[in-house]
Amino acid sequence: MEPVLQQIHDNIVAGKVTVVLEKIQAALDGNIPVEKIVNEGMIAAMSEVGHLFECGEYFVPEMLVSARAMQKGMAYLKPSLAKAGLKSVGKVVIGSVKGDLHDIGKNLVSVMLEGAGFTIVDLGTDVPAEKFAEAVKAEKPDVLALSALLTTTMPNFKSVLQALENIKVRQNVKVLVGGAPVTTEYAQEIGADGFAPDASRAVAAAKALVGIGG
Ligand code: B1M
Repeated sequence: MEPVLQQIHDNIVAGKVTVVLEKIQAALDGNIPVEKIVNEGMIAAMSEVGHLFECGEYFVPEMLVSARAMQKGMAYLKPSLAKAGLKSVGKVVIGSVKGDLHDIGKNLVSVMLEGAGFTIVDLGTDVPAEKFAEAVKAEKPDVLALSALLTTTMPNFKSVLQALENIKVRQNVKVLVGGAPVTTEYAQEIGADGFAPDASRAVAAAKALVGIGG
């Protein structure tokens, strides 16, 4: 790995925001592709944080500090990821399901979709099923993108699908699900229209759902 990517990685793990931003700029100046910065420097750092949490070396406060460094880094990279002036290829309502406060993956999916030309309506985290359904009714998106990072919140996808049925808008929207514990089998079992294991494949899946390839 390029030394600068290792430095981005290590400083996200350590939660040092200022250094993270400096090193991201250095990587951009060195013409390292943005996707490489995100995948090798940043996402890998959050996996390491998860590992440290599992080992009992990190606790929730340390995870939060690392998450903040990751979020600031992503915000810094957003202009490089989103291609300005792109014609909208579709509308996506996105959010993390009820009970789930994790939003780094959801935000990454959001930024990548935006970069691919989708218009994004982000409902945030811990979103009740009824709020997703109301947003589908009001915003009329092509895709509803649901993220869950916990095995305990993943079943809330089903509540969202039920809420869409309840107000008779299920047939108006394609539902894409994802997040670390989610599998293709689970997505099929609950009747979602699509699943993606990561942000770039979420773009391909969303494009396929709106009928523009992928
Ligand atoms: Co949490 N947490 N956390 N946490 N946390 C995990 C998920 C965990 C695996 C850690 C561990 O034990 N190893 C574990 C879940 C275990 C499980 O359910 N199987 C866990 C736990 C237990 C918890 C708490 C319960 C801890 C506690 O309080 N005791 C608590 C729950 C809070 C809640 O949500 N109610 C909690 C809290 C937190 C923080 C708030 C401290 C913080 C989140 C901060 C934030 O998001 N703003 C946090 C963090 C940072 C993590 C880890 C370390 C990193 C998550 C992350 O951002 N990854 C995580 C461990 C890990 O992932 N290794 C962990 C980087 C991100 C880019 O990847 O989010 O997977 P990810 O997103 C990917 C894909 O999943 C996919 O694309 C993304 C990009 O490629 N994807 C989609 C995601 N959404 C998608 C949607 C799509 C398609 C693809 O279509 C719509």
